[in-house]
Amino acid sequence: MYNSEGLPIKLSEEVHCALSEKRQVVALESTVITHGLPKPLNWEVLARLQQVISEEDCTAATIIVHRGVAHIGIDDSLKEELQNTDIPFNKLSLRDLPLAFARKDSGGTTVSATMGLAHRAGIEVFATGGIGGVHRFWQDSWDVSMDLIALSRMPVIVVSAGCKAILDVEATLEMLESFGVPVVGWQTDTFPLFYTPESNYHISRCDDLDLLAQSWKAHKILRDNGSGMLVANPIPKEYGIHSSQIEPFINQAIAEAKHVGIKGKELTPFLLDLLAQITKGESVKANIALLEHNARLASVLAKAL
Ligand code: PSU
Ligand code: MN
Repeated sequence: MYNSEGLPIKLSEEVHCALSEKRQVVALESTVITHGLPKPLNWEVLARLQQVISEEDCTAATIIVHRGVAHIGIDDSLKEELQNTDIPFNKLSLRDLPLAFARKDSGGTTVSATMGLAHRAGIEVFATGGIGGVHRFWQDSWDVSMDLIALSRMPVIVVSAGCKAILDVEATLEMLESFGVPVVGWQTDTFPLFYTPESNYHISRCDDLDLLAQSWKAHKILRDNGSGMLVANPIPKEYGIHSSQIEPFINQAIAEAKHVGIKGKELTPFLLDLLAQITKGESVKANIALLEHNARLASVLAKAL
């Protein structure tokens, strides 16, 4: 069960074959399954994302930790086991992996843990919904997602619909700049805000896959394979929610979290869950649409590399 580095990382047969034959592989995170979406919708969405990736002739590598083993790629028997297990799923960032391995815990991997494991497995492209970042009121909480640190240290392209709208977007973009993480707007001049396709934050635009691939190659050399890139892919307009509509709900959710004392790693899932309730599922529909859209772009980008 241990890989050549002595880590409990297991590749599915399909992912193993694709990597050894140098075919394109796209990583997917699993916190969105374990903590982001309600059952059974979570597994349906995962199946849909995997289908989108295979429609583009790429192989999906969903990353999840089960009983202390990091699985890269979920095959049918593992999926069934995961769906029927009584073991609770933790939310695992990169720093949580060592203890989870040792204690044989299970958990969904966040963007940072997924990047770390994808990199160890030799996967360069990763699709997620929206990255974590600097939380609002960071001045008091110091709550900055490890996703940003992972982007600053691991050579993986992350395709996301910008960052989660619940964050302090300006501070998140500033940190990405300080860390030297290129933020590229795919066919957009502004940073998308998860549910909302546009914003007032200007970013560098790219409309051409080959240019994107070229810049990734240059970035890896310039940074000695030492940092990632964020490709910001706006949610399709027809599923987007205008920020004037969602912003009051976000403020309401943040106030509620403060009121009931939710913070730390529980904060992001709590806020997204509450938003799903307040918007009567509209935010969930948007979340699914943008996940699919990102899986599609990550796949075509993987082919262009
Ligand atoms: N999507 C959800 N809920 C989540 C996340 C995504 O619906 O909890 C995860 C992502 O995996 C992201 C993580 O990497 O939240 C960031 O968490 P934090 O802000 O605690 O670093
Ligand atoms: Mn945090």
